[in-house]
Amino acid sequence: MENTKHHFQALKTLACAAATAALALFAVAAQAAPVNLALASNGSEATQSSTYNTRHDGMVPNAGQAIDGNTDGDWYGVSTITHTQLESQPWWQVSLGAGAALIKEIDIWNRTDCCSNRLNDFNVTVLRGGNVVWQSLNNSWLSALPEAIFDIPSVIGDTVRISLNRTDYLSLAEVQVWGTTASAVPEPGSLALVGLGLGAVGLSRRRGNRPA
Ligand SMILES: [Ca+2]
Repeated sequence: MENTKHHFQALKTLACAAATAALALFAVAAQAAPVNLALASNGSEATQSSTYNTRHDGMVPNAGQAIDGNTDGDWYGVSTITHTQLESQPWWQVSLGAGAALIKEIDIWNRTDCCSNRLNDFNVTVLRGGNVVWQSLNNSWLSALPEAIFDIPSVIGDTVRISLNRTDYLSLAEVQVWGTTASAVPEPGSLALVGLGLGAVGLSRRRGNRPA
């Protein structure tokens, strides 16, 4: 009987230790502030299906213009906007310098001097190792604001892709991928718990309208 009691207490101790560790992990994850993983300064690299002509001032509207940290959408100002050629189903994507990371939110900044309607019937996709882990399809740019926010249910991905389903130019002033780097992501057994923690953080910093 005594051994049974001790055994129970030992199990209870282990259970408490596991719960304490899980709660500590949750607290750490919840406190980890999301960062913009897409920034070129964080080692991320962007590519796109084609690149429009070099501007008169020598600026090349390549894919990297959307991860330079400048959200200005005025093509005729200090332009930091991507621009593909007119083509069928143009695409842009960023490979995160952090590698696989817990992604919570994607903010897309559109061109503002004109042509915001070009960003319609578009898809936002998160990939990991080339496999799709999250998608939002056939979005319309409904807001007059320059920014659209996509809340992501805390998926782990290494690449974010934006694509049109039709023939047009694809221009993006900036794409921000908010999440937590791999160094702050614990082992897989605890990922669901961490996801809940980051979800609360993500909701608190929502700033704008989300396309339908
Ligand atoms: Ca930019």
